[in-house]
Amino acid sequence: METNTILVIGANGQLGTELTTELRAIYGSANVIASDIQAPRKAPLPNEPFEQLDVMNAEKLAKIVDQYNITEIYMLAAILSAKGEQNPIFAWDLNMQSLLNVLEVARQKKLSKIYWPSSIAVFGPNSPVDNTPQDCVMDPNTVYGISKLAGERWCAYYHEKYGVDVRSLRYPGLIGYKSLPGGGTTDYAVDIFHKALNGEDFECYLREDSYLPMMYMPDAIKATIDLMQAPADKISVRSSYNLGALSFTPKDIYEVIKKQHPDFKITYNVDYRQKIADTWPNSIDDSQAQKDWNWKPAYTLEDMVEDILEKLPEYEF
Ligand code: AKB
Repeated sequence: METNTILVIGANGQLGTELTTELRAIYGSANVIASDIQAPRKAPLPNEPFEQLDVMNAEKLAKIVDQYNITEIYMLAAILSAKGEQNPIFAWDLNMQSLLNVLEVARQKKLSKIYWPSSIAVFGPNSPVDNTPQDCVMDPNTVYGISKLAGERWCAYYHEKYGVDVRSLRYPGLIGYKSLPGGGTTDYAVDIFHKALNGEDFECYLREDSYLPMMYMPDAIKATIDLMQAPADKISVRSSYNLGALSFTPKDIYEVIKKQHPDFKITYNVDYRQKIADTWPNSIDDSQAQKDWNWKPAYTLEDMVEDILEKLPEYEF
């Protein structure tokens, strides 16, 4: 196996926490440098290098790349959809400049690969809602979605113009239990498990019939690693790949949880996040990812609920 030295930016986040663990299992802890603007929740072990990094600081980023001879970067830092609407200019600045800093360092230092996540938020009110195709009308109306769509174009530009091997996935709502998400529209589908297991009622900010594409974290991690390990000539999409797994409504997930927690109650108190959800697809056509690098999700809604209800109570935050 080729030896990579990987830098994960945003390693304390919902995706970063799990991706860093998996990358360390594959490439060895010492070869995966975790970084985040915040110190980690638990003190890192000596063989689990951690650097405090604000990715807006291009100089410090370049210094870390040199210091560790970094060959690959996973750039996960972002302000998500709901939080972005509260401070649009800040969200735009952070989401764009962080990506540009990473693409620039990749170009200047000839890094071998970059990963950057996009999202179903790149679609908008005029995109087809069912089985949304890879290429279609894209008119996002959240600052997060606009920044992801612009970011996709920057990725394609750096690939075309400078040969940077940058790869990306349009994640659906990600659901994991190892860390709490922050500021997304799909986060209700994580919070609901914490309430059910604490014996509390759950107040949902989306309508009961709000159907959205979602994905269990182990599938998201597998997709990311598979994409990054695929030979470069298999990657035909240099903006970002559509990626599908499952779709459900708040009512659907509630009904599945309730089978194991019969007293669990849900109420609905819709807020501004509903408008965001209403512009996103119901389901995703990911046939290009299937064709190019054999993408196939493993988890159904029932599998995911069973796994989280079993493992979350044992998990130490
Ligand atoms: C969000 O809800 O903002 C994210 C996403 C779908 O990208 N989870």
